[in-house]
Amino acid sequence: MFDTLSEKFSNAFKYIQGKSKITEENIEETLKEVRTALLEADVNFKVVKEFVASVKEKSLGEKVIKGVNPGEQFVKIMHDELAKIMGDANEEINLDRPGIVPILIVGLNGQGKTTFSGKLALHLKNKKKKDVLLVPADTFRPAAKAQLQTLAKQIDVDCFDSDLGLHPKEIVRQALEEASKRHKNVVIIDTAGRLHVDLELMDQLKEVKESLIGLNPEVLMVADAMTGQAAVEVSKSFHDAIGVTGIVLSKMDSDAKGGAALSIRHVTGVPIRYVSMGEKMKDLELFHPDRLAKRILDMGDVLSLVEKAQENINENDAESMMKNFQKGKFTVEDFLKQMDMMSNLGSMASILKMIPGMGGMLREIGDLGPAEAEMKRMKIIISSMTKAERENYKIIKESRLKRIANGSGSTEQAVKDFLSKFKQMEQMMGGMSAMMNGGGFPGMPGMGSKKGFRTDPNAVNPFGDMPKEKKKSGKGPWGKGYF
Ligand SMILES: Nc1nc2c(ncn2[C@@H]2O[C@H](COP(=O)(O)OP(=O)(O)OP(=O)(O)O)[C@@H](O)[C@H]2O)c(=O)[nH]1
Ligand SMILES: [Mg+2]
Repeated sequence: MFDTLSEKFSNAFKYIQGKSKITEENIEETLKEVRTALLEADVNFKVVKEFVASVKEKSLGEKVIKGVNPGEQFVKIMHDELAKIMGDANEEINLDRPGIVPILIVGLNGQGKTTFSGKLALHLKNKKKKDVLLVPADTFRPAAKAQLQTLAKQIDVDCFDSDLGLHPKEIVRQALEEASKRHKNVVIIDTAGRLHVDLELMDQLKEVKESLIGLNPEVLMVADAMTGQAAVEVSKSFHDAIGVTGIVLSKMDSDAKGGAALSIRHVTGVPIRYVSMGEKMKDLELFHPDRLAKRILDMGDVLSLVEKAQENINENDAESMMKNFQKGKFTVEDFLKQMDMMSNLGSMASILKMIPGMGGMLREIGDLGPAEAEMKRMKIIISSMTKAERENYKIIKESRLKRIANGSGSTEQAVKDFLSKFKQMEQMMGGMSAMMNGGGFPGMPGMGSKKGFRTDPNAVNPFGDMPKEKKKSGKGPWGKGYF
């Protein structure tokens, strides 16, 4: 998401780095690059024009602030303007009103309406504690009903048994009756798509919306972010025809450009409310313009990272790990839990990008695939280890080694390599724990404290002398320099 744009912006900023003042001349080259980058990202040309003009005006008018260099000031102006064109704060739909809130999901064919209906239901159920009824009202493609029913089952939300022979307006009327009997708070209506904006479909949707007018319905339009400018045009047509209250950008996980995200709000005037980020039901995010602006500018997005962690990390696991850590203990089981927590948060690249400054580093590293593959291999090896072995890997001698290798379908050498890496990690963790316990730097004569540092100098290494870690500057124990 926004990868190319981030890279191009960071190149553009080089022109003003080290300058003592922003002037019309030295900003020209930067603005030209910013403009090209935005156009290449498929941002609407009117939006680009206004954006660049506004950034220029603000930059030249900016007073010199002592201690802040012009480069940093410029990035801050870019951030504020990016957030502004995307709509500033997140505006989620308002559910805190009496009665049933009907949410009509509309959009073209294959944009992700049915998938989003499921995701929204899960989000409203878990986060907003709402009782939701999903309603299949796609009479155009009957298989859509089964698709929604399957999703509903998966997330444990009720799904209305629509009669697809009826007009969607009638289906919705029956569904609302049912919802009111079952004291539901929200009804999510999944509607049919068409290949193109088509009058028949618009009329049908308009009728459904009008039948709901007394209940003040939300109309969420799902637009595939990968289609860039087309998504913007289609959203505008839908809004002009039926009146849309919010836009959902789907497939943002596959969209490297970001043109739709940057243009839709400005062109249609309709706020983007949610971002659909994958095929799994939990892959839904609220649209936060300010946070996205930070991600685009490689400033990280720590808030989203913390929220993700809070949602996905099991507190008991985290607590038991912390206890071990404070005792200076780090077991294979702890390591496995850490890896699981990481994967629950998303791909390595997606997590790292949320940490300020990591975006640029990631671009230099390139592919994180090999590191992720190695993590998978380690997980498989650990899954063949017994509980006792995970608590204390030192009991692993020849016969256990053979068993683990066989069980995990790897070689004995691979298991040895893993244990050797784990040993290095254990030592690093021991060192960190000692520092956190106020012990200073372990291993430095006269500075360290033994408190909490658990490396046993008398422990017998079952594999004889391990090869010493090849220490290359700036490279971690993984050998290939990923971290
Ligand atoms: N990668 C990715 N795929 C998605 C996302 N949302 C939906 N998809 C996939 O896109 C395809 C179409 O999604 P649907 O939810 O069926 O789209 P729809 O708009 O309901 O389609 P129709 O009912 O035929 O109009 C499916 O294969 C989904 O798995 C997303 O956010 N990311
Ligand atoms: Mg559908």
